[in-house]
Amino acid sequence: MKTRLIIGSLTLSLYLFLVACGTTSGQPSGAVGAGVIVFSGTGGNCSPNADQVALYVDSDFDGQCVVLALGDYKDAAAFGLPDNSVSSVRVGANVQAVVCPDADFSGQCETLKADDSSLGDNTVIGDDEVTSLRVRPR
Ligand SMILES: [Ca+2]
Ligand SMILES: [Ca+2]
Repeated sequence: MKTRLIIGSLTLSLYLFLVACGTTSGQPSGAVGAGVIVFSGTGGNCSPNADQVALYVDSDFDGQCVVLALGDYKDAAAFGLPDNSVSSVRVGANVQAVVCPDADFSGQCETLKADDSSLGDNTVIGDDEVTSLRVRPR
């Protein structure tokens, strides 16, 4: 009876330990939760602060645009622009943008650490290809 109690509490401890680990390192890149659209505009009037990223439908930071806070944007609906439309990106000094061609952060993703006025000349992500992205601290 006593042994069974000890095994039971060990099992519970192990379970709690695993749960605790899961919450701190369940996602390899550190989940920060669903992203938030801070602002959306047109004519390129999106100005991200140091902790934000802005996406623009046209090159040279023009056209329809959104300012995004830290977080995960699993598809185009999550970041509020038409799918496969992003052509330029501004990146705040404290963050980086991991942009991916497919939903749920899949496909050949590229990490942007500086403003990029034209995705069309990049080697990984291309013009009008972004479908999901993560905004992460750098
Ligand atoms: Ca575009
Ligand atoms: Ca570029």
